[in-house]
Order: sequence, then C-alpha cells, then structure tokens
Amino acid sequence: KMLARSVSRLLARPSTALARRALSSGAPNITLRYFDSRGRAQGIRYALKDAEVEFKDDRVSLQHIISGNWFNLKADPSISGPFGVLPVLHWDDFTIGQTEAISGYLYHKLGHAEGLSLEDSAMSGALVSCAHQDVIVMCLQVLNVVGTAPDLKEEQIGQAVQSCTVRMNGILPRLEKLVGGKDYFLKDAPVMGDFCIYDALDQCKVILGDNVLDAYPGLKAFMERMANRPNIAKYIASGERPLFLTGAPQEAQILQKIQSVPRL
Ligand SMILES: N[C@@H](CCC(=O)N[C@@H](CS)C(=O)NCC(=O)O)C(=O)O
Repeated sequence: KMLARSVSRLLARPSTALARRALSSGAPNITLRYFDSRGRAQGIRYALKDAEVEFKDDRVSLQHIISGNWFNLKADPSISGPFGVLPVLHWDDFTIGQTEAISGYLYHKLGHAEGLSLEDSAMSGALVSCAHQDVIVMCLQVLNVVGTAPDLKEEQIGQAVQSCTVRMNGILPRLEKLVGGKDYFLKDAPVMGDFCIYDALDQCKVILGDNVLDAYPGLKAFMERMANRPNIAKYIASGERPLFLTGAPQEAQILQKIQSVPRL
C-alpha cells in the first residue's frame, strides 16, 4: 500500500510542478537584441509584433559602434550570445544566437508549425534562408561597397546595383511561383518564412526602388497583405521600426548615391 501511495505521489509530482510553474511564470520574458537597424533582425521583429508577444526590442545604438564600445559589449556573452554577434534572442533562461536558428526556434514557440507538415516546416526554413542569405546579405553588401569606398565612380556604383538586380531577377520569379495565387506562402496565416521574405523584399525595394516587384503580381499582393496586417500596420505607423537597414552612419547619403546613379 505504501509503495502504491509513493508511486502515485511520484506520478502526481510532475503535473503539480508543471501547473505551479505555469501559474507563477505568466508571460515569458523575451529580449531580442540587435543593432538599431533592420538588417538581420527585422523579420524576427515583425513575427513577434504580429503575434502581439511582449518583448524587449533591445537595440545597440550607432553610438556604440562609432565609439568602438561595441567591442566591449561583444566580449560579454550575456550581451552578444554564444557567437559574439547579433541578433541574439533571450527567451526566459534560454539564449540563442544566429538569425536562422532564432527564426526556427520562434517558428515553434509562436505556433507557426500548427497545421503544417515537416515538409512545410522545411519550406519555411528555406524561405528564411533565401531571405537572409540570398536577399538581405546582398542588399547589405551593396550598401557596404558604396559606403566603404567614398570615391567610387558612378559607373562602379551602377555596376553594384546592376549585379544586385541580376541576382534578384533570378530569385523573384521563383518566389512568385512559390507564393502563387495564395495569401501567404504556406498556410492562411504567415509563418517565419513569410515574415522574413516580406522584410527581405522590403529591404530590396529600398535599394533597387519601389518598382522592383512590378512584374510580380503575386509578390506585390503578398507584400500589401503583410503590410496591412493590423499589428504590422500599427507597428510601422508607430515609427518604432528602425529607419535604416544597416549600422552605417552615412546610410542616408549612401542610399541617395545608389538611387541617383543611372540604371544600366
Ligand atoms: N551568421 C550570423 C551573422 C551575424 C552577424 O554577422 N551579425 C553582425 C550584424 S548584421 C554583427 O554582429 N556584427 C558585429 C560583429 O561582428 O562584431 C547570423 O546570421 O546571425
């Protein structure tokens, strides 16, 4: 009898402990840390904002980069995470670095996997990868090239823009086909892949101009649908979203240069 009682007490323990934890913990404590720019973090910010999840949008200011103090912050793993680079996500006691891993983690934490197969989840990961590796990194590179060589000739800037255009001409028809006539890429609500593609194409529009999606009606409708989601629209209208794509102090001038060169 005693054995039976202690077994049942033992079995009861986890559920009581879980219930207690659920009652006392309430909302998770979430911090997303990045620089004060869109860069690699904006798709993640959109996903959190869209889900109305409370989180601290901790942005390391441009001042820390200009003064060199970033290197002190970088040396502290509680700030720069396990890889010493940003973005970093803290979810309660768990800390994770690397954009795509953060995106994958949030895909599960925010319930995006609901109703989707393992294959769909792989596709969301592929969209996240395309957004960051193929589109955003390339956009940031154009800004870097033009920004770090101040006396670049107009023709060289034109070439950088042109090679970005050529790469995008390879990517956009594929994305158009993948979104097809659907509201979102994978289901009737956006998942991490949608948030990251939305941001990547938005960053691309800043570099190549608003008309870059003109030949792609499916993507154009997708972009509008994302921008009109109530929590995203509210977030953009609030002015809380970082103004710039990079941490470059002269980004406004760099963009002006890029926009003023004649297109090849
Ligand atoms: N593979 C990493 C790259 C992260 C990365 O390079 N982050 C940059 C900002 S976009 C950074 O932290 N730069 C500062 C440094 O390297 O010290 C990821 O995808 O998260």
